[in-house]
Amino acid sequence: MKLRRHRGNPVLEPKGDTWESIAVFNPAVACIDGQIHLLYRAVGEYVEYISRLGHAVFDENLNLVERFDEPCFTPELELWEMSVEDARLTSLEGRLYMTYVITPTPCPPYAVRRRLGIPLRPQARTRISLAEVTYESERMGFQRLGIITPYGSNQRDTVLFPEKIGGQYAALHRPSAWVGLGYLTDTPAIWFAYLDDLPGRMRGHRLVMKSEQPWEARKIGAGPPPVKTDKGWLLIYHGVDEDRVYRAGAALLDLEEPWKVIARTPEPILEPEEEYELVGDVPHVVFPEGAVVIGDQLLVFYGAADKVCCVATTPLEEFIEHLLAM
Ligand code: BMA
Repeated sequence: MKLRRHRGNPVLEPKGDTWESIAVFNPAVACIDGQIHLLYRAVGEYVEYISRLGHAVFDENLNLVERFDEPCFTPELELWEMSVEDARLTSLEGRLYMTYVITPTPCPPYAVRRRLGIPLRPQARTRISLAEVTYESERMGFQRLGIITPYGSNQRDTVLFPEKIGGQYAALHRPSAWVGLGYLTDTPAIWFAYLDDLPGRMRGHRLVMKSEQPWEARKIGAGPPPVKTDKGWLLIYHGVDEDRVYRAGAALLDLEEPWKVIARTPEPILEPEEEYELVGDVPHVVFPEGAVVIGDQLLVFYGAADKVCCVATTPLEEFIEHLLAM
């Protein structure tokens, strides 16, 4: 059960000679009035490796309608945001929310440092911030709502559920520091948490999934926000193996108690095979972050090799049936 790559991949490539000249990857996605909006991570130089977010619009057939020349979202230094990375978009109660990674110490990835001889720096500490997103006069607007992840947990891959769970806001998150004694996992894993409000504090943490297969031995993390189906929440996630290869898997989580896993793919549903996934700034990476349902198809948007944006699709109902038959 594999996702099928879109013929027009990659759908976005680096452009120009400034903020998005080196890499455009890991897009968040939202469907608004029949158009697909991508907020993608953009990098324009290798030394500081500061990320901004760019905005591109596609129609439902994945034709590019518009790509804005300026970044739509840039780090706010007063908030210790030196870099804004890996956004996810969730529609919730008629509003659009964005979770995104912030760090005061951005750093080029290991593969880039090695290739360019850039010395090692302390590993980036990361947190997740929340923003409300508006779309008016064909432009994205952002209102920052603040940090939502627990202090010191070192976070990425945090996604909001598109509706309340048991009457409360809820999220999946990936605290890299929560490993070892007392955490029930030896590798960074996917956790569930309620949020007492939006913005708010996370609480009631529960471990949802940890590494099981060799292709996810090093760590796992949520991809796009969970997609609701009548059989459960569909979660597309990434797994990293001991050689730092990033692949995608899928799981089905209980609708009322999403910390309960109903089904999970033992094999990846997408793995680096095409040249644009094998060769880039970080080779051998597929990194899904956005999902939309159009007709009977699930469209999964992913970053490839930390360089470009791509799409892969699958018929949703069939996919869920396969997953349940695992
Ligand atoms: C993760 C994040 C992603 C990136 C991936 C592969 O830790 O930094 O943005 O795509 O590594 O390098």
